[in-house]
Amino acid sequence: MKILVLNGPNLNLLGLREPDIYGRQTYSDLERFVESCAKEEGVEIKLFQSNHEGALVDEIQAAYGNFDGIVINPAAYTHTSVAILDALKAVSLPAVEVHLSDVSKREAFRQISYPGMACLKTYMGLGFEGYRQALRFLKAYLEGAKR
Ligand code: CA2
Repeated sequence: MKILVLNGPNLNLLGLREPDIYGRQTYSDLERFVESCAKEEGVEIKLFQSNHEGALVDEIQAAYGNFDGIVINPAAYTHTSVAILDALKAVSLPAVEVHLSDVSKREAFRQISYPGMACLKTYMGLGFEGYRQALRFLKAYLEGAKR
């Protein structure tokens, strides 16, 4: 089972600013955490972070036929990107959205998620743990789909 884990703009700066919202751990810590969760769950993953919308769209397109599912934290593109929404719909792979912070309790402009409209589920406000939950959910979903 192969899952693509995508992270959007500025997540590479994790730990450098706004620790009250995003915590003190760095993007490398997040990569290590997700890798170890994937090992525990027995799933193969590819991690990809980009600050560019088109690069994320390219990666989603390339997932078609190569991955079984997608975990995505689109970061700020959550609230603007119809392009990422369309890419997720186009490849039609089961996808789960993750946010480190609880966006539902933040600014009004964070209340909409375009990519979320093509996702089976959203985990928010759980910090890194949201990625583990998302991998677990996708694994169970994909196993169910095979039966
Ligand atoms: O809570 C999340 O995971 C977000 O996707 C994070 C995004 C934000 O735009 C979304 O509304 C919610 C921001 C990602 C990175 O932001 C940083 C800002 C300062 C320092 C380090 C990271």
